[in-house]
Amino acid sequence: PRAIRLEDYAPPQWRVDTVHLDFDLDPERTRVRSRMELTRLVDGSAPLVLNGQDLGLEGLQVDGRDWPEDRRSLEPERLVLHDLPATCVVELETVLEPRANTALEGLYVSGGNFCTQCEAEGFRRITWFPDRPDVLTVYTVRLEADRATCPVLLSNGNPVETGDLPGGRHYAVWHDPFPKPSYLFALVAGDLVCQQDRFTTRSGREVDLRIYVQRHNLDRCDHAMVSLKKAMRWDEETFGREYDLDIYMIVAVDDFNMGAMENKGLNVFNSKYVLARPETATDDDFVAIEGVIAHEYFHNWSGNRVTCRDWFQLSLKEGLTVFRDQEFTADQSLRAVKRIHDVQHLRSLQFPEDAGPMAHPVRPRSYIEINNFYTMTVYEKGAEVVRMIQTLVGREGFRRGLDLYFQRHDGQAVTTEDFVRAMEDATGRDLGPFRLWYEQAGTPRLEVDGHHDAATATYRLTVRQSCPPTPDQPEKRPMHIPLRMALLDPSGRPLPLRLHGDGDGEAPPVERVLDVTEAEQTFVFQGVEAPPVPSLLRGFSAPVKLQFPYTHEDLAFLMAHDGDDFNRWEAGQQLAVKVLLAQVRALQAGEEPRLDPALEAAFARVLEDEALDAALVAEALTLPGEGYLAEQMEVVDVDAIHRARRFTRQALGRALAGRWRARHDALADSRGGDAVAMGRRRLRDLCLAYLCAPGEKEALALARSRYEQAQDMTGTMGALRALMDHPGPERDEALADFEARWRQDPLVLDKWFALQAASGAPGTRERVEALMAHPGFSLRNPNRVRALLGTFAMGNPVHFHAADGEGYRLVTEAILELDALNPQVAARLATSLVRWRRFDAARQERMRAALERIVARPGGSPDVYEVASRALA
Ligand code: B3K
Ligand code: ZN
Repeated sequence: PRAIRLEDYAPPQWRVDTVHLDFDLDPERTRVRSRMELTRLVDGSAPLVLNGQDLGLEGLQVDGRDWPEDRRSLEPERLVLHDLPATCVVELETVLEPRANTALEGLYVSGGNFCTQCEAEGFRRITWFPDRPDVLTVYTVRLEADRATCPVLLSNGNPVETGDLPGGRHYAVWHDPFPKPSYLFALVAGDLVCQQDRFTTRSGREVDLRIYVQRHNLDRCDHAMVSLKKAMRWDEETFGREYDLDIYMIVAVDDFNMGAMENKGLNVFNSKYVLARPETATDDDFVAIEGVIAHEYFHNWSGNRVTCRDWFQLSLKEGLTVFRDQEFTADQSLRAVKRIHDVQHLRSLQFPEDAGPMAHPVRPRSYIEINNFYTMTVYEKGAEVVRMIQTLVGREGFRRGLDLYFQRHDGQAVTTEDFVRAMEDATGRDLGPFRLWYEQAGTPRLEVDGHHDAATATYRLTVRQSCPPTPDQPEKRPMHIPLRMALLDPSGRPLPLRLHGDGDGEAPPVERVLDVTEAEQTFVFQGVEAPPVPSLLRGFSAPVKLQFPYTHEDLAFLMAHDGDDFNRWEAGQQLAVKVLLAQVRALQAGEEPRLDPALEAAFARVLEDEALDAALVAEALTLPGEGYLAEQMEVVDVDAIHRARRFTRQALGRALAGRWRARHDALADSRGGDAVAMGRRRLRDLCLAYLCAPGEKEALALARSRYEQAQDMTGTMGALRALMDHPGPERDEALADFEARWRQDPLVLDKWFALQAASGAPGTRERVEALMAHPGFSLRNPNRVRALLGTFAMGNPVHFHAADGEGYRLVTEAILELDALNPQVAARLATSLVRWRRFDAARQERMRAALERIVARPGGSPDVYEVASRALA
C-alpha cells in the first residue's frame, strides 16, 4: 500500500458543475447512472481523473457518444479520460451488490434497508467520480425501488418529485441546492417510519424535522428529537448559525462503522445514538445521544457549508465540531463535570495515542488509509486546540473569528490555516507560534516549580516545557501554551496576581493566563507575603502533562479551597495517583499495600460535603482509571495496577462503609431527566459499588435487590456493575435474568456483552470467547464487536494482557477474521496491540508476534496493515 502525503496536494483540474445520479435499487444488483457536467479549470489537455473502487464500468459516454477505448485508461482504482473537450457531459454506468457489502462503506444493506456511508472515500464505491473533498457540486438524485419493500426513498436536500412505476416500483427525486463534496452524499431507502416535528428558525424558516427508524423503534425517538431542537436553538443563540434547508432528516441504522454521519440534510446514525427510553438506555446513553445529535447538526456549518480542502485538514471540521458539541453539553449540564469527562477521555485515550507508534499531528502529514485517522488526536486534541484559541483570543474574540471564518469561506473547501487566519484577522492576536499545535505530535510536558522569597515578598514560578519524540519527529520546538493559574494564600483565598512589569493602574486580577512560549520561562509575582499554593492549568487550559512538586498536604488543601471546580477535582486525582503508584511499588516489592490516611480523610470529607453537587462528588470519589495509571509507569505492570486499584476500592469501601450506605440511601429516590438528577443517580450507584467492593454478603444482597427493583436501565446497570467483580449466585442470577429479558434487543444486549467483557473476575477471557458464539453476537455488526471484543481489548487490561498470551490470541484471531469482512472495524481493534513496547519482555514478545502475524498475512486490508506495520516500525 502507498502513502498519501500532504506535500503532494494539487488543486483539482476539473470542476463538476452538476451531477445527476440515478439509482435503480436492488439488494443484489443496483444500477447507478451518473451524469456530470464538467469544466476544465486549467489550460492544456489535463485528463479527467475519476476514482473508483471495486467498480465495473457498464457504459461511458461523452456528450452523448460512446467514448473510444484508446482515450481512456481503466486502472484498478482510477478511470482516466484523455482529450476531453474543455466543457463536456460525461455519463457512466456502474452496477453494485449492496447486500454483499460487509465493509459498510459505499452503498450497503442494513436491517433490510439501503443506506450509504461515503466519508471519507466511500463514494468511489458507488460510482466513478473525482472523490475528493475539494470538488463541490450540486446534486440531483433519482431513486427507484420496489414500492412494497422500500416505501421510503430519501436523499440530500429537498424533495422534488415522487411517482409510481409499472411492476410495483416507484421513484423519488431529490435536489440539494448547496454544492457539496461527494463525502456528504447519502441515500436511504427502505421500510421505515418517522417521528416528525417542526422547528422555526430565528429568521422564520419553517423546518420539517424527521427521525426515520424501523417501526418497532418508533417509541424510542423522543429524546433524539428534543436533543435536535435544543441543538438547533443553541447554535443560533451561541454562534448565530441557522439551518438552511426546508427539511432535516435523521435515519437510524443498526450496522454502522462509527457513531453517525453528517450528510447534508440527511444524517445517517448508528441506532445506538438515536434510540432511547429510560427502560432501555442509561443516563450516559441519553447524554451521549444528545451530544452526537448536536455534533452532526453543528457540522451543517462546521464541515458542510465550510468543508475541508483535503483529508489532512480533517480536524478543521472535527476538532471544531467536537469543541462546539462540548460547549453545547456544558451548557446543558454542569460545566465542570463536562470538562472533567472530556479531560478523562483525552487522558485515557488521546495521550496514549500521542505517546505510541500511531502518534500523529492534529494535521497529519501522511497516511495510507484515511479511515485510520479519524482519531482521538484529530477529534479530541483538535478540540483542545480550538479551545486554546478561544482562551487566547477570549470568548467574544472567538465568536468574531468564527463569524469571519464562516462568512469568508462559505461554500469553500479550506485548511486549518484559513481557520487560524480568520481568528487572527478578527482579533488582531498573533497566533504565529501557536500553529505548531497543528504540526507537532506528542503531549508536551510542563515542569513547574515555585519559590517564595519572604524578604522581597515575591513568588517565582519557573516553567520548563518539553515534548517527547514521536514517529518522524525526533526534535520538538517549544509550543505556545496558555497556562491559566491562580495563587492561593494560606487561608485559601486567591491572591491578586501582579507580575513584574505590570503597570500600577488597575487592580490586578486573581486569575491569569500565562503565555508559556519558551523552553524555560520564569514569572515573578509581586506582593506575595506568605508562601502560596499555586493552582495551575485551571480548567485544563492546555492538553499537556503538568508536574509540580505538590505535597499530600498541598493537594488536600487544593481539594478543599481551589475556586476552580476542575482543579479541585484534579487535586484529588493527583493525590490518588500518588497513593496508588506507591501501592503498585509496594506490591512489586512483595509488600502488602495499605490505605493512605490522607486519601481516606479526603474521601470522607468529600462524601460528607452536602453543599457540593452530587455529580461533582461522584467525580471526586472516582479513582483514576487503570489506563491513566499505566501512563505514569515506565514499564506497565497491569497486574499490580489492577490489584492496587482493587485494594483501594475495597479498603475505602470498608473504611467508610457507614458513610457510603447513608449517602446511598439518601439518594435512593432520584428521578428525573435533568443533569442534577443524573448526578444524584451517578453518586448513588458509585456508593453502591464501593459498598460492594469488599464482597460482603449483605452488600451484594443490597445490590441484588436494587437490581430487582430498578425502575430504569441506569439503576439496572448500576446494580449489575456493582455485582460484576463478585462471582457467585447474586451476579449469575442477575446476569441470566438480564439476558432473558433483553435477548431480543441488540442495543441493550450490548451492555450485557460489555459488562462481562470488562469484568476483572477470573475466567473472563474464556467467557468472552464463549460469548462470541452467543446467538446475539455477530462479527458483522460493529456495535457487537465493540461491545464484546472492543471492551475486552481496550477496557480490560488485566485479562487482555494475561501473561499466558490467551487474550492476545483471542483478539488477534478476531482481527484476522474481521479484516475480511470489515477492515475499518478490524483496524480499530488492532490498535489495542500497538503499544507493545510499554510492557515487560515476555508480553512484548507475544504482542510483537501477534502484530507480525497480522502484517504477514496475504490479502489483508491496507487499514489493518497500516496500523500493524506502524506499530512494528
Ligand atoms: N464525520 C463522521 C465520521 C466519518 C467516518 C469515516 N470513517 C462522523 C462525525 O465525526 O461526525
Ligand atoms: Zn464529526
